[in-house]
Amino acid sequence: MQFRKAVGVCAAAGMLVACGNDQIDLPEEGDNGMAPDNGEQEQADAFAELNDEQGSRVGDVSFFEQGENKTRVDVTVDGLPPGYHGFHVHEEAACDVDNNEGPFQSAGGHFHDEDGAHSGHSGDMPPLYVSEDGSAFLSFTTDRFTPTNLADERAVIVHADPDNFGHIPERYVAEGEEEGGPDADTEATGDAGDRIACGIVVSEAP
Ligand SMILES: [Cu+2]
Ligand SMILES: [Zn+2]
Repeated sequence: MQFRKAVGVCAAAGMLVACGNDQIDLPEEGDNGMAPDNGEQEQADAFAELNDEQGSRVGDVSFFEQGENKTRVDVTVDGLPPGYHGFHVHEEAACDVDNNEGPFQSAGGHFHDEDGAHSGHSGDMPPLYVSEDGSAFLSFTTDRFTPTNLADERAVIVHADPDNFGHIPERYVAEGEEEGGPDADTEATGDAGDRIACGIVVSEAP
């Protein structure tokens, strides 16, 4: 525990204190996965530059080791369509555009350690929300991978559509089916649609 910006007389130890109007109790780096506020540029442990189909850089993804088996992921985007976008780590370190099946299909399916349905894959990440001006910032922690798991092995994909995380209630029954719920496509992809940006994860920022 560490106190910063403590002003005036603030006798306190190990507890949150109000010191005038400057009431701040910041965790140390690694305490809870929050970004450090030390004014220094933190070196990412892995990094991906997101490019769109035209090859324009539309964002950056930085991976930071964060305590034991946790990773903080910081995402900055500029120039993508507004709204929610499925956002995953995919299996292959490949972002080829000229692929018959569509852009960035070379990245393969969602990165996963064991067989399982979508939302349970190692590479399933929180959705990316892009504002009306095309920009986004997202920061979160995960215990599903480490920067080392990803570097030079995987790619990050931004999809055209929102991710449903495989959450299809049983009352949705497809035509010709007896039972409802997610089908095989949903369990593989989260129905997030086309791939609109891709970045190979590398161990050092370019
Ligand atoms: Cu994906
Ligand atoms: Zn998935």
